[in-house]
Amino acid sequence: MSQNTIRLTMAQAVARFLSVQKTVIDGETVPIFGGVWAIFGHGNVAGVGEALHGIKDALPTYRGQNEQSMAHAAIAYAKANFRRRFMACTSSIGPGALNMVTAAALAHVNRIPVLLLPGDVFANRLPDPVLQQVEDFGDGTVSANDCFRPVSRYFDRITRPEQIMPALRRAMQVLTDPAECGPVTLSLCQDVQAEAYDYPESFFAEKVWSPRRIMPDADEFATAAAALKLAKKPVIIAGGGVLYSQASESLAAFAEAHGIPVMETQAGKSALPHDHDLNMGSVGVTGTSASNALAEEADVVLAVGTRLQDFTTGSWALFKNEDLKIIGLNVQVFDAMKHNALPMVADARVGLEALDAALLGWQVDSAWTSKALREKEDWLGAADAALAASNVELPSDAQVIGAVQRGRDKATLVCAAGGLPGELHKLWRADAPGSYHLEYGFSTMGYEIAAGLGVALAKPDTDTVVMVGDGSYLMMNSEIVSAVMLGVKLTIVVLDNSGYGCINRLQMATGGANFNNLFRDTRHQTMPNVDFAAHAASMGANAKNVASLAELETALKESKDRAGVSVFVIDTDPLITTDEGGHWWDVAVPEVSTRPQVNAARDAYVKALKAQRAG
Ligand SMILES: Cc1ncc(C[n+]2csc(CCOP(=O)(O)OP(=O)(O)O)c2C)c(N)n1
Ligand SMILES: [Mg+2]
Repeated sequence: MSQNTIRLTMAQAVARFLSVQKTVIDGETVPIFGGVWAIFGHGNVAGVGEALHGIKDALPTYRGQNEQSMAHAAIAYAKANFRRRFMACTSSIGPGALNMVTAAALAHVNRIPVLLLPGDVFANRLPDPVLQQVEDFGDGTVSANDCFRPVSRYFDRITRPEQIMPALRRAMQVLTDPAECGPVTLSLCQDVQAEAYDYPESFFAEKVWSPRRIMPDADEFATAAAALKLAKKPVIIAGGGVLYSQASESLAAFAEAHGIPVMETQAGKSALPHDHDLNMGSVGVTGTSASNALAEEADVVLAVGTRLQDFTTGSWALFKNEDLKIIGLNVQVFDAMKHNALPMVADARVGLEALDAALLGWQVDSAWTSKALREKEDWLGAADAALAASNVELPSDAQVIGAVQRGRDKATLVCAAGGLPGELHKLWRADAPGSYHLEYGFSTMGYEIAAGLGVALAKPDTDTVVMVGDGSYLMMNSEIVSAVMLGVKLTIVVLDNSGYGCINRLQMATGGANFNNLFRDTRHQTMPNVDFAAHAASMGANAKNVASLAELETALKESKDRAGVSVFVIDTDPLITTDEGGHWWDVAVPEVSTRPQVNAARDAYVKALKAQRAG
């Protein structure tokens, strides 16, 4: 067969192929790749670097400051786009490549699409060992990039230029598949990047992708609908899948029509506006008292688009009803069938609309709905108290959240690790879908600032606010440089409690001594006293220390329309959290110890384990 061909290097073929993949957003056809993050080295500068330069107008290249954090920005970009658009990241071999492994795992856990293109060692092996090559004594095929295998949904090593064709097609299939989606790693041998091949022109034809909406299986659907009709105390747990399916309106309609309370996971928060009557707020370990009281009694849990991780299920001790049935409405059968759930494999929106039609006219006993409304009322009282303005010298995280909320009420809030995620899950009042952006699947310290950049690139008209602890800030902050370079508008609030506050509290709760978390409890000659504002300012941010909650609120209001990166730093109390709400979390306490506090914590732990549902 004769095909028209074009002679390109493998790297040029990758760049050209990526640039012609499209999708439709709000009726407009746009590139599905928002750009490529790149840090070059000998493993990609000559091959991929040359290719990206050749196509830079159609496919922009952005320079990151660290391969992990540039990948965080890419992942946040995809999450903020509800997985409809994504980015690629290219690195050199060795340390540059392995810096992306943590980010790959983050995307893997959270089911977020990202295309990773690390360089790899020479396929021809002639110059071996090259700079940064890991040498295995017993296996000539091993390279450092094998570390990507367990944290990639699809991994391939490209050792011949023509292999890139099936590999890129498979990559797109994975990146756009709502059930399978996650990180794809194409490990590009550095010599092969530069090798030419006569590629068929048809390989570079424009392709427009649209998200697949899976219809439910008739039997699974009938079983799920029947279980719901028999329910006396049903609840809906809304996970990230509700947002990715853009099913918020269908969820609201379903909950309202049948009087079923809704509770949200970290990934699912903002699925319903906070002030929707039936939105009980967060559920589980960091749940509201309203959600958790209802979850305890629930006889049917309709789990929509959630992985049911331990924070959601209170380590499987939250649900106390003996006859509990879980319906797993999920695009991914792996999730749909967890804990012996009745699976309903389907897109969230399609599934909710189908269930709504099947339950037409059916409503849950009004006493259950009224109880939900009362529980919510009680919770809101507690939340208002936690968020209220105060002139304490060292505010709590919750009080800072209150000030941020009052200062920037329409913000998209970005966070990932530390004490903040729990407090935000309980207390942040999100109104629009996607306005709450938490990475709490992998809870990666160092995600926050880079993610703020990714969100700001994805949604330039949005007021993006990052809240980050001093520990996370110290771990990874240098994408502030990229944000300044790219002229994005981004606000970062740093909560400085002089250490790892949440782990210190967890240490105390498990009977441990205060040790190695707060700076004051570490081995040191000099107590660190980091000037975060000066540090951020040195990278080009407009940065300021604020002395009180009131000053923070005013600063946030005044800087609302300011261009560029704004950073506000406030000192906080490491010990205070919101008592109301919440649930036990399974963190194993030592069985033997010379510390009486540990022995006491162990006794309490053994008792708590009795509430856990096995299987
Ligand atoms: C990369 C990474 N390392 C370690 C942890 C475990 N960890 C979770 S929160 C935390 C401390 C975070 O400190 P900070 O950002 O100051 O927040 P705080 O706990 O003080 O609120 C640690 C060490 C993690 N989640 N991610
Ligand atoms: Mg801290």
